[in-house]
Amino acid sequence: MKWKEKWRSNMRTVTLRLRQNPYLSLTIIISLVGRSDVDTTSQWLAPIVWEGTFDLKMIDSIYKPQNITVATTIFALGKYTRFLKDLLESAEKHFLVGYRVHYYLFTDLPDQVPLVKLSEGRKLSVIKTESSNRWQEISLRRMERIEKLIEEKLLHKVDYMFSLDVDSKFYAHWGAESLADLVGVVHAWFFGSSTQQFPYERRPESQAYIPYDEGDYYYGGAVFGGRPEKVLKLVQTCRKNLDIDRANQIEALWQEESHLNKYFLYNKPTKLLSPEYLWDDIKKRRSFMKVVRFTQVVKNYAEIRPNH
Ligand code: UD2
Repeated sequence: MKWKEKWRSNMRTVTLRLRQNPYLSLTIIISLVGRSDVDTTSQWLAPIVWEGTFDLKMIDSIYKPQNITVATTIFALGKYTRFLKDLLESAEKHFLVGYRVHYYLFTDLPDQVPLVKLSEGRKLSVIKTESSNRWQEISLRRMERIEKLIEEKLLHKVDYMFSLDVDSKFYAHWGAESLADLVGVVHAWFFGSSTQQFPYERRPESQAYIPYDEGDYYYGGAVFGGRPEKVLKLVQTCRKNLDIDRANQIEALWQEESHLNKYFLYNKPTKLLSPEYLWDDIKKRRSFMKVVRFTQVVKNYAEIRPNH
C-alpha cells in the first residue's frame, strides 16, 4: 500500500475510534498511526520497540493469562550496592507491573541490600558472590554467573529473563512489550551511527572481533534478555569466548559488551528495544525519544570503581 493510502486509512480508523471513545489515550492514537521518524523493524524483521509501536492492552491480554514469571539478574558488588534502593523501588513502580518478577541479586555485601517493599507475586533472592579488585572482571564475570543461575534455577522454571545493570533507574512503563525469545537494546550513544563508528572489538586476536565491513546495530551490555534457553546459549558462548581471550591475554574493548555484540551479530535478537529502554542521564534527550523508561544514572567512575 502506498504511504498516502496507508495514512488515509490510518486516519479513518483514528477518527472512527475517537468517535466511539473520545477519551481514547494519545498512546493508542500514536500506535494506530505508527512511527515514521524512526525504524520500527530491523532488516531481519525483528520489531524495534518504541513508544507508539504497540498496543499495551492487547499485549497484556496475551501475556497476563499465561501467568508468566520473569527472572531478573542484578549485580551489585562493592560500592555499587548504593544503586540498589533506587533501582528496586523504581522497578516496583514501572517494571513489568502486574507480572510475577523474581529478582536474583548477586552481591558480596548482603547486609547492604535495602529492604524494599515488593508487590504481590514478586520476590528477591540474594546470592552471595565474590568480588574482584578489577571492575572489568566484575562486569564480564556476570556472564558465567548468569550461566550457572540459568542451569541451576531458571531453565524450564521461568518463562523469560532480563539482565540489568544496577547503576540504573526506571522512569516510566517497561512492560510485556519487551518480551521475546532473544532481546537486545540499541545503545543510546550509537543509535544512528554508522557501523564503522561502532566501538566493536576490532583486533582479530580477540574472540569478540568484528571486521569494519560488518555489523548492523551496537547493543548495550546493560540490558539483555529472552527465554532462559536462548539466554543460556548467549551467556555460554560469551563466557567461552571470554575464557579464550583470557588464556590469550587479551581483553575486549568493552569486556562482555563486546562479546555480546559479536553474539548478536551472528545470532540475531528476535526483538530490539529502542534507546527508550536504556538511556543515559548525561545524554541530551533527542526528539525521537518520546519517553525515557530506563536510564543509566550519573556516577563518579573514579570514586565508585575498585580500580580506575
Ligand atoms: C558499560 C555497559 C555495561 C558493561 C560495561 C562493560 C551499558 C549502558 N553499560 O557500562 O553493561 O557492558 O560497559 O565494560 O551498556 N559492577 C559492580 N561493581 C563494580 C563494577 C561493576 O557491581 O565495582 C556491575 C554493576 O552491575 C554494573 C555493571 O557491573 O552495573 C557494569 O559496570 P559499569 O556500570 O561500571 O560499566 P559501564 O558503566 O562502563
